[in-house]
Amino acid sequence: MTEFENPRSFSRRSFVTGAAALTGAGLLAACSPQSQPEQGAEGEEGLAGTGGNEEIYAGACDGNCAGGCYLNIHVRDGKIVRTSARELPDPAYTRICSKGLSQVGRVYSSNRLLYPMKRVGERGSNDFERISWDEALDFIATKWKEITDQYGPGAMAIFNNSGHYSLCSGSCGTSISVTGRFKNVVGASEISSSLDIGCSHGFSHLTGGIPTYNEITDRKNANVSILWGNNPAISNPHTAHFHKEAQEDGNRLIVIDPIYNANAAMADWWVPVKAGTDGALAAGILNIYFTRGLLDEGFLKSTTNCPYLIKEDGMFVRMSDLGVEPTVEPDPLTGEDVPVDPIVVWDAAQNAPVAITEATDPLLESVPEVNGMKVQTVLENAKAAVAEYTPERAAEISGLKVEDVEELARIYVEDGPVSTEFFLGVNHYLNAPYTSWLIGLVAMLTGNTGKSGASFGNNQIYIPQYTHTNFAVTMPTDKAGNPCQGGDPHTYATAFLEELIDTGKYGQEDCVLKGVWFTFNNAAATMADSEYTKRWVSKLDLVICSDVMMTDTCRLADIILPASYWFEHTDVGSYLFATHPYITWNEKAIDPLGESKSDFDIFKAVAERMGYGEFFDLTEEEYCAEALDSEGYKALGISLEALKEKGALRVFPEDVHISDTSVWGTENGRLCLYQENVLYQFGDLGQPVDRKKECGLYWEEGKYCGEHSEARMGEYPFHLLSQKMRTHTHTQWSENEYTREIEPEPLAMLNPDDAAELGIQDGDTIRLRNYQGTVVVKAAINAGVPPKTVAMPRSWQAADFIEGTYQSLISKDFNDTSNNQAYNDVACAVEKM
Ligand SMILES: Nc1nc2c(c(=O)[nH]1)N[C@H]1C(S)=C(S)[C@@H](COP(=O)(O)OP(=O)(O)OC[C@H]3O[C@@H](n4cnc5c(=O)[nH]c(N)nc54)[C@H](O)[C@@H]3O)O[C@H]1N2
Ligand SMILES: Nc1nc2c(c(=O)[nH]1)N[C@H]1C(S)=C(S)[C@@H](COP(=O)(O)OP(=O)(O)OC[C@H]3O[C@@H](n4cnc5c(=O)[nH]c(N)nc54)[C@H](O)[C@@H]3O)O[C@H]1N2
Ligand SMILES: [Mo]
Repeated sequence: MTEFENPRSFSRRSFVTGAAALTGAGLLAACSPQSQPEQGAEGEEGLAGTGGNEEIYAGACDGNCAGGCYLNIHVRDGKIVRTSARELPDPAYTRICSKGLSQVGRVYSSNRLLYPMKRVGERGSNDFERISWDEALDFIATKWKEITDQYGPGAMAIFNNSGHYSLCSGSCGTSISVTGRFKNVVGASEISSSLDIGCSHGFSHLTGGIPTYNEITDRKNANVSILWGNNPAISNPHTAHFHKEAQEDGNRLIVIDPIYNANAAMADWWVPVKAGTDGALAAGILNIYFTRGLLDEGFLKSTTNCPYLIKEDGMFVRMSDLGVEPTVEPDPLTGEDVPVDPIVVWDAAQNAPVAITEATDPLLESVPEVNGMKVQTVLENAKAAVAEYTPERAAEISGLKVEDVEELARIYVEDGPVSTEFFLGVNHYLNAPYTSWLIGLVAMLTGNTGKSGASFGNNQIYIPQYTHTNFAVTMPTDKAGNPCQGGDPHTYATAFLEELIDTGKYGQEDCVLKGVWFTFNNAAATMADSEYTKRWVSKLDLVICSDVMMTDTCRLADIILPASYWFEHTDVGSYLFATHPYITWNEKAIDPLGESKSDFDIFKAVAERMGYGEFFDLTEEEYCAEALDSEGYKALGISLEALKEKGALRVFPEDVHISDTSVWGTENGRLCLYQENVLYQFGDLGQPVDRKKECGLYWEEGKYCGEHSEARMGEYPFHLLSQKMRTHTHTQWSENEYTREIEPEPLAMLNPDDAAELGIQDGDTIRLRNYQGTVVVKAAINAGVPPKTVAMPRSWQAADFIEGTYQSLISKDFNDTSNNQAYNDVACAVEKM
């Protein structure tokens, strides 16, 4: 099967083999094939229908590939026997992948947590004993109270990650799901996973963060589609057909990726950029636009902040600089009184500095002194910032030909509408905020957003619709109508946790952290620097982990709580992130396995034991109904009742959603090429900040992966590049015996020339080693991998590696203003064992 065929055509034989392997391994103890009526005797017809005594329930595949694919859960005699694609109202979206098809191997995995467990050995020693729910709840309530009585409620933190995107018992963040209700009821603080946020930091500079992505069914209206740091063949295989179909309709498909992969193979043009250098490439394109005057001046004047005037101190000229006192007006969003001090531009029509709203023809360059102050326009600043990136220099840095840089520049101006399928390939680097600001500008300054065929971003981002969620659902009142205490205001960034625990300081502030509850989170295997994770966790007084599987993170806990699986309780699925524009009703298909409980019931039970039961006097279904009860959803015809009746409801009113970029989310609604204030993603913690890098356009190479970095020039000549896995969603499915048939073990992919030089052959055992850690795995020789690069499908857990862990090699270093985890900014040495 290629990834672009309908995954439903996946050969049934593979799954019979898979089931046999699973049974052989004794994993189906609770659901032996003998107890199932003659499944093997059925033909394909029967499998597609309800056949025999099969019952079919609705569910969603809701891990953080963020597919949210709608599933049929086929149940016989109380056991799930298979999963298949369930029709969505628009059949273009009715696709699932090998992960959706192999769910049975997850539900009945021998790795499922079935009972609460308590640590009996040293922390991390993997020595646990089964205990009762009563014991587990008592232990947590007593310990939690001890800690919070002494240090305050915020000394306990919730660390929620991305395991399951459903509304209630899911990882939809503390503003939506039951995790948030619990946090607010007990007053806990929060730990942020700090991932996938580098590019969004760049976009908050550029656009104020407004969505620029058109629904994927619009791709056929593009003339050119560019997959820029985006690997749908693996990351969103069920959506890859949209790109292929658009290409068959005449759309030119371009793939910008350092690796020759399945997307590159089907592209009309593969652009083999050097990893981590896309920012220099984009700066080169902008340089071409600026020096050759290729951008529409009217657009620059009316829609961007190019005419703003920057003073020598880096701040914008405002009316107060002209002696006009700021006025006080209510903020349109919050209603609070705020000072208003309008931006000033030089109006050519009046030959004078005026408030931006008064200007009819703002100057873009060569503005005289304003009130004796030397000024530079934002356009002049931007031109100077990219001046060094001539097409030649941009090509040299990014490893491309000058003609490639020129051709990309030309396409955005002449061949539109261009859709830029921009995803997280460039995100996992320390330079991601700079890179994304530059790439975004290429698309947006050339008008390639906000209209049919012109889209920028990735199709998981349907977030704006969820602003309709009734967020009050996480801030309940007691029976007397008194509100809960509310969560601690702190959200701690992962990189500072050890310092916080050791010193009681977070930046300049006195703070205490004594315990953590990991939920939907395999931090030990997914957060940068696994040794660091182990270290800060080992310093806490209470560590709780609730999960559906036994994981590396559970192994660090004092108490493990078994969560029931996605098909074992009711919920609203495909929530917050999905690759289709529907929310879906998830039915309870089978009883929870063992003594597992839904995450909702787990939080409810703990809250009750801690004396907060009044705030949890509702069912999971009532929680969902309350969360969907809002004016915004009513206008879309969405309610729990309607969802239960229809199964899937669209969260966009239109047939094909086109993003509205007529007003940007910044001050004055303009696209920004410069920001006067440093924007911090995780607060100003006193870290040194260089305004030149943070306020204007800028690029630098990766700290570790850059070709000229100390690491790569020295002992660690290889760039280590994470690849997502076809059969895993992060560490999920690593427990699945079906998908292990396809991808059985971790591999490190090397270019044939490098392999030859090191005497490494396919299947040899090799060690990757760097300044931090080491891992031993098998080598795979792959000519699609560029020289001096190790590309590694990474989503495994400690026991899967021959030795060490992949995550031990990943630095937790952060960019000065963005705490984005930089999984690809890594160098390593490669040794044959
Ligand atoms: N099967 C599967 N799907 C997933 C996930 C999973 O674990 N498994 N995870 C989900 C999650 S949470 C995320 S964040 C997304 C990520 O989804 P993607 O953004 O598609 O994933 P990546 O593989 O990180 O990167 C995309 C592509 O960028 C390339 N790339 C790497 N470095 C660079 C660079 O410097 N420049 C350019 N131009 N390209 C580069 C990679 O080779 C890769 O082909 O996937 C989601 N989908
Ligand atoms: N080296 C490297 N590391 C990376 C990346 C990389 O590219 N390279 N990618 C990063 C990215 S983009 C991301 S998004 C993160 C993802 O990081 P995580 O969110 O930690 O990823 P998962 O492995 O999906 O872990 C989620 C956990 O939730 C559990 N879970 C699933 N469903 C439920 C449920 O219903 N209830 C409960 N209680 N638990 C549940 C799963 O069993 C799993 O243990 O990983 C990051 N780590
Ligand atoms: Mo992610």
